[in-house]
Amino acid sequence: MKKLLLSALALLSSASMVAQDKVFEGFEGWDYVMADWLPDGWTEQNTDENIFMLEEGAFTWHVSNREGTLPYPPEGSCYAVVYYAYEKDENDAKVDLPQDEWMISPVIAVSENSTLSFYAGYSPFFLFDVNNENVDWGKMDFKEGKRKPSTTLKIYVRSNGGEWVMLKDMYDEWVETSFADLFNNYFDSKFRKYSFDLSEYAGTEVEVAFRFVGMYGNTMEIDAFQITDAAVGVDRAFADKRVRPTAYAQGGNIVVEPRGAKSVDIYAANAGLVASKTLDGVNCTCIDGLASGLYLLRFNDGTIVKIMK
Ligand SMILES: [Ca+2]
Ligand SMILES: [Ca+2]
Repeated sequence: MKKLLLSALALLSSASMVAQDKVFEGFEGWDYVMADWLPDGWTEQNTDENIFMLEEGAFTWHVSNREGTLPYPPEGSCYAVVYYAYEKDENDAKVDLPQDEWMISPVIAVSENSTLSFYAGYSPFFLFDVNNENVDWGKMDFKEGKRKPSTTLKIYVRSNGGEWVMLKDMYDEWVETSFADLFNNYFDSKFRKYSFDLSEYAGTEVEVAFRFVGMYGNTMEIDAFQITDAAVGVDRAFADKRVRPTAYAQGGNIVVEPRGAKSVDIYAANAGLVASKTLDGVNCTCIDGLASGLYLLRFNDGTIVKIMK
């Protein structure tokens, strides 16, 4: 009997891998309403609670259609975007805030022929800190020794849940370009396509991270994320390590399923932190007495769940 059970489990496990020609995410599943949304399986790590709460998550990775002066998406109508963060001081002047915002893909199995590609929208000029103390505007050049990054985009991959390995820092691509060239020819935000060979990760399951990090930079976007010759769906054993806490609205309350989480902070979209609860990691907890509205639940493992109740 035990043997039968084991082979049944083995069968389940192998059936959970779904071979596909490619994994593609164009960020088109957004409902045009939710203020801070990412596709199923995509997660994020936020700079801090201040950034997380400002402007309904606009300073964190989220999905949107094109707004203002941002470039048109290379695919469909929507993309993942993170705005550069600022707040207003007492004189109503903009004060830039440092950011370190991560957007992380689902787990994807790769083969020796797998290639990662995506479009990144950004302004090369604003990868540099062009505050006045760094720029001689008369000479149209950086001051001596004052060429330095503002906010850059770093791309990482990690295999089987291990350490993140950087594939690229956008700043490095432009570090030799002259100030005048950047200003005259690379000022506008445009989409550029990037590709990376993932063959060294063949036979493993990877995640890809987009890290928007620095200060005084500009808004960036990601679209048409793709890994060709990949298998979607995850090895069951590995997936089990990634079970995350969740929550849902029920009968006017919020029910929290901890799934290993030990605490949760509850934020109202317009009122900040309204409650903190200790969890036992196992049993569902019901949170009542909250007014109707949008809530953001932040668990101690970094998982964020948004709920309208
Ligand atoms: Ca798109
Ligand atoms: Ca977000």
